[in-house]
Amino acid sequence: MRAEPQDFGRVLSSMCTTPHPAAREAAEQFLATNPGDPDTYQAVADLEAEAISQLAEITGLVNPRGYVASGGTEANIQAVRAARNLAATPEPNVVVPDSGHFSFQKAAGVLNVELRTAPTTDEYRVDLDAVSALADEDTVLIVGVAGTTEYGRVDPLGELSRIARDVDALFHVDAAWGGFVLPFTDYEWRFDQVPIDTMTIDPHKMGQASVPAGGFLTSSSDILDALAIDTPYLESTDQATLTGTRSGAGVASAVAAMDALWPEGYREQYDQSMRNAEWLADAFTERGFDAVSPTLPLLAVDLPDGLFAGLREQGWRISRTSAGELRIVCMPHVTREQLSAFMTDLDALRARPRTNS
Ligand code: 0PR
Repeated sequence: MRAEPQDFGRVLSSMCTTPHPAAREAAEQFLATNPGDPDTYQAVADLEAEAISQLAEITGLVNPRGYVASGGTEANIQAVRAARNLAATPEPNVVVPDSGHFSFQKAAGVLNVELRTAPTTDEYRVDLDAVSALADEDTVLIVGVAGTTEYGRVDPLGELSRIARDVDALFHVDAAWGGFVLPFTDYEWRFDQVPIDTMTIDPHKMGQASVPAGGFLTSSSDILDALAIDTPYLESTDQATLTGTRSGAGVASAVAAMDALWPEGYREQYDQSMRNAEWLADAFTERGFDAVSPTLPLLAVDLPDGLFAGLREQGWRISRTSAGELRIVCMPHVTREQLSAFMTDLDALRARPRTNS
């Protein structure tokens, strides 16, 4: 069977996007290489080192350590794994905002760590008092999200890092989606602004690399060492990654995308995506819908079920937040024309007598 991938013309809720042309080309060139075996595939191993230093520049990390992971899920699991491995307690727990990505549930499951979920406030950011109340001497990791999956919010990272220090836990920042837009905002989210131990930042989301290209970063060699296991029959003696064979295509595409876009290309993309998100929020508000105002290029809107279903039927790839709102992510492939066409379809559905708007 010869299948064609979907086109991005009606994809509005994905965190993947069309890769930058240079990323696409680099991916194809490195399809059959394996950064998991760096002594055999040295060219891609060199590229991976380059990817880490580019990510370090974006995140303000001096003496970077880390690797290109399969995605945010793996990087988040690894943050939990490192914290668990380094801690002495037999009953480790991790405190995560309830806005945290579901990959932390997977981490807790595979690593046998207790997950403590802190509620968010009306502002969709984690409630600091709740985090303080949940954290104790068995807490090995506290997580803050820099760009939440559902509302694009940034948790109060400085305060969270202090709570982590108070209980002697590591502090992890999940910037899987936000990492390539936050550099152009006033948020304090970088390693040189907040004492952060580990970070997730995914080139395959706003970074415009091809899939799979995630990022796991740390400021400490002890943390990377805590992840390493011996690899007796490889030339390299240990491996800190969760997966074995890895995607050379992802690594090469990440480097190519960052070479092409950091910083100006990403800045332009951020400006355009943010303008689109604000335009869309206004368009919904003018029509009487409640929109959660975007602080990063991601929008949630209260939309009746009938309209949501109608738009899905028209081929729009849209999804909902856990509270049921329509969620639109203004990724690089999402244009103003596309959003106008979406609103035109919405207006047509509302004009139909049977919809319950
Ligand atoms: N952390 C955050 C903040 C995320 O938003 C995501 C994924 C992850 C971690 C996990 O990253 P990976 O999916 O790379 O492992 N957020 C999206 C989500 O779950 C992923 C996604 C991407 C979903 C494309 C749909 C889609 O079409 O909603």
